[in-house]
Amino acid sequence: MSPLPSAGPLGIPYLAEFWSRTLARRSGAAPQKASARDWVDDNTLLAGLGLNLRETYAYLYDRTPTLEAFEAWILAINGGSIDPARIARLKAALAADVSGEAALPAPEPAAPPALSDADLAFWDENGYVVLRDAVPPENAQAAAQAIYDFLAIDPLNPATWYGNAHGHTIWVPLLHHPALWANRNSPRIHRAFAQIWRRSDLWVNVDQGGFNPPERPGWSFPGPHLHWDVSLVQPIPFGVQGILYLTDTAADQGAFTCVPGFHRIIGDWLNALPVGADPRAQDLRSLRAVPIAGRAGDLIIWHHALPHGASPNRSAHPRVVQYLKLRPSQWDVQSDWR
Ligand SMILES: O=C(O)CCC(=O)C(=O)O
Repeated sequence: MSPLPSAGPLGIPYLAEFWSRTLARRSGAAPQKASARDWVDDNTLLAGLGLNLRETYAYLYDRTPTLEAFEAWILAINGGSIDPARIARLKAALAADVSGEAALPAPEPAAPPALSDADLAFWDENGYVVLRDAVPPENAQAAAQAIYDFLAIDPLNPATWYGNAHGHTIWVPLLHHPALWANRNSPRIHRAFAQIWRRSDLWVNVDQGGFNPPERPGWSFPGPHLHWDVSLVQPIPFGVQGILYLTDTAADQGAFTCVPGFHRIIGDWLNALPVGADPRAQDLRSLRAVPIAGRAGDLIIWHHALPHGASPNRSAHPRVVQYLKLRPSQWDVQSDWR
């Protein structure tokens, strides 16, 4: 058997390791669950390469490519090339090379902070914040249009809203449209996440869109209902998530919903549960979740310890969104899932 390549043409040793480990997992030769450290590094790798996790696993599992073919696929998704400075930054981040992190472009000195002191105080108190006008209206409109086109929807014709070929879901697996990338690259969004993380060496993840049409006979809200995406093993490490409204969104229009302030009391709440109780099986609806309204172009960032979800759309208009979040190269995760 030939030895594993230490790196492919892109020159990122961790990419070769990820490729080899994922194919070994597919064939049953490696554990099904990544270690906590690998999970973080895998997320950084894929964010750095402009890839979505699910699309990458699907590609590797379906095609079982050589490392060279995998890298060719990555380049094709990136329009044929990736900025060498980005590759250098990614290699340094994955090697935990501090000098590489220091080589980051300095934050724009003249740029005003995206979140005010009042916003940050609101964040501390409530565990979420709305960044108004995170992107200009035309960016929001362009991304909404990309989602309409992808779903073959006419936003003015309700008869076209319910045929999502991807099933009874609000998720829209559109990933690489330029309009979505324009929002991911928004400096104002990057500045807001940097303020929340208190650091600027962040990577934006490649997440999908969302389309939550009004409920009607034959189409009820499929969720997500209130939930957490993080392990509830304590202490819950810091982490955030985000949603960008692409159309004006009223509170009854399927808005993002969360339990404000829960990040401050979740430890006590978990400790008060009977021994062995499953926190996710509790009646989360009793926790006083509130829907968060916003305008097209507003971004909601929330602390991942808040129970959160979308909500049934009881208005006459669909809710159209793009999910995105930024994270540093390394963040803490609990290795066990609760
Ligand atoms: O779409 C929403 O409003 C909620 C999204 C959500 O629950 C999630 O991203 O985990």
